Amino acid sequence: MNKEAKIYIAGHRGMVGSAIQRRLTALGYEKIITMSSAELDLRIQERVNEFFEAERPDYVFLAAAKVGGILANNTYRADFIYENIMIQSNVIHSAYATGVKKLMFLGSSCIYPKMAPQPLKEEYLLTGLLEPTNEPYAIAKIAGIKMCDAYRSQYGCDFISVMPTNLYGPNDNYDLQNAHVLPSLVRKFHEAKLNNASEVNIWGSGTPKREFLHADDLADACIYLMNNYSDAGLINIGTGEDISISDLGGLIQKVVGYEGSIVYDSTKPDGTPRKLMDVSKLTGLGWTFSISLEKGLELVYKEYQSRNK
Ligand code: GFB
Repeated sequence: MNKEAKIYIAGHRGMVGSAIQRRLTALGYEKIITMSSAELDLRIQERVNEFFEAERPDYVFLAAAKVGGILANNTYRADFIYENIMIQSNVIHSAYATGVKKLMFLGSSCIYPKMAPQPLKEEYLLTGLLEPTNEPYAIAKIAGIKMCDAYRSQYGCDFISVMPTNLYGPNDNYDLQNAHVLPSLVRKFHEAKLNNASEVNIWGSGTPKREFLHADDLADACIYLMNNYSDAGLINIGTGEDISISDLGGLIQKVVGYEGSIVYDSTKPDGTPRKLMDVSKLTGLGWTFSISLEKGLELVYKEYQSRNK
């Protein structure tokens, strides 16, 4: 992307979209177009067509999506499949119809089969049954990958699909019911410390393992791939390292400085036992992450404290 390019970030208010916008600005890209969901409802095809006709961006980061943790995915199953399929289908089609040079579709590591061999290679897609708790979301994201590939084969569109691992960072969602595990635990330990609570409740058994990438690293990887990768299929973005939920809880407990005990709520789902990304395709292209989980946790806790005195 040259610095004069017109770049549209769909979903710029979210954790991923805002990180991409920060990184692009820091790199000197000035023509960045953003629209809030109040200004442009991406679920309505006609509105999206009008926007693309008027703005005609050269590049698109498709980071707009309905996202959430395991409970949100399992509760709002219809919303997760409907909203994500509508948003991505409208943006991908309008990008084709207005001759966008390149589009990046952001998926998720939950697209892989629940019991796929670890670490997850891109070719494991569609080789087994999905994790039930997030199947609607995963099906939507798989449809997005396949749509980008179909537009590449029929129309020659340079639409690429990237699959980030679990993410955390600035502008994350801290709602205790709907958020992902890392921000949820940061809030739980923080509030337990403030309120002198005797224990913190961690969902499930604590045995599942998860990989965590800071949103600023993800943004850097996305811009790197937009500039250095054009291919059908998908490419994993992650650290290649994972941690058990209970060890994550121990790390967060230390960062927060909480001295009470941890209890496990077995009425809550564990979800996928493990979803460690094989990032050799990405490292082969010359990119690796730079924010360690320990460093990242300190950064997000500092930000969380500043917003929740
Ligand atoms: O981030 P998370 O909610 O989703 O992590 P997934 C869920 C894991 O953390 C489960 C445990 O094993 C939970 O039992 N956990 C422990 C908690 N305490 C908590 C808590 O307080 N809140 C939450 N949320 N979890 C998501 C997919 O899967 O990964 C999405 O559902 C998306 O579609 C996202 O792909 C990246 O990592 O299991």
